[in-house]
Amino acid sequence: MRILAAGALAFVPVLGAPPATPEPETPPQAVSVQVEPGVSKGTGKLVPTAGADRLVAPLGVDPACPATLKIGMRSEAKKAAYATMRVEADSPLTASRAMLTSYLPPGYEVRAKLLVAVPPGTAEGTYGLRLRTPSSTLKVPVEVVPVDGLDNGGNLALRRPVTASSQHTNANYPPCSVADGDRSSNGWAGGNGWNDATARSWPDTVAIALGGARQVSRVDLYTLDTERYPASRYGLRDWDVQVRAGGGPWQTVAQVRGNTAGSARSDFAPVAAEDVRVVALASNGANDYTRIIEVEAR
Ligand SMILES: [Ca+2]
Repeated sequence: MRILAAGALAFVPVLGAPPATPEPETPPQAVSVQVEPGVSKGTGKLVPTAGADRLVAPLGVDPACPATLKIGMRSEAKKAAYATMRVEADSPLTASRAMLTSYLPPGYEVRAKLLVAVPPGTAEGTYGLRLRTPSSTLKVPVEVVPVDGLDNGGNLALRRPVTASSQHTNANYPPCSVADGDRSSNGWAGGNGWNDATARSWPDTVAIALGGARQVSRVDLYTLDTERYPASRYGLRDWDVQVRAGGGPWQTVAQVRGNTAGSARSDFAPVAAEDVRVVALASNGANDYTRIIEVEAR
């Protein structure tokens, strides 16, 4: 399934620094809000929509990687009109927008990405998020849970703290995005992948603390790979997978060389690890930076 990149930031070149990345695939204004045609039932209603019936918002994660939800509204009117939907989140949660407004022909739906932040000290529990149009209200419960209580699907790295050797500051490439649970390359430059700051200079490292000693025998790495920016030119080519325990020395458990695919799986003998890291050694040629979408450990 192709998911539209949302919330992409404009690329602003800095004198003396080579570009970090291919430019965003479409202008940020175009990708942060998406409008799609459909069929109007002619009821006159403005129907709120959400990409999920609940949102799990982990507690204590890096604020650069908040929980996200696709929200929208669909016109079932007979005529085109300006439509407005209000977004309300229970305190202390905060939503990245208080309102969604768009000119909507009948049957059309407008969608946007909503970021929901959980401030430090928020109590665990279920909070309200309401999407209100003049004709109806859609409630999406937000479950605030500690990272230890997340359903991680076996991925030990999910939502764990991430540190990187550098971070490009020209756009939105936070290191925590490699452990946010989103493997899709389509959110590139919109907060869903890490881009380092040192072009054509290696190695680059990104490390994930697993929250205690864990048995690890597999690491999956997802690198930038879209139709326009294929991994064979923009993705990571060579890297080592390392682990360590007790703050001891890093131990290489797997090596990947010559990768041209969007993802690569490394299997190795089970080892007790508190931290996992990827040591990036080379990319596939285009403005050689390290571009990693997601790292998963099992
Ligand atoms: Ca990601």
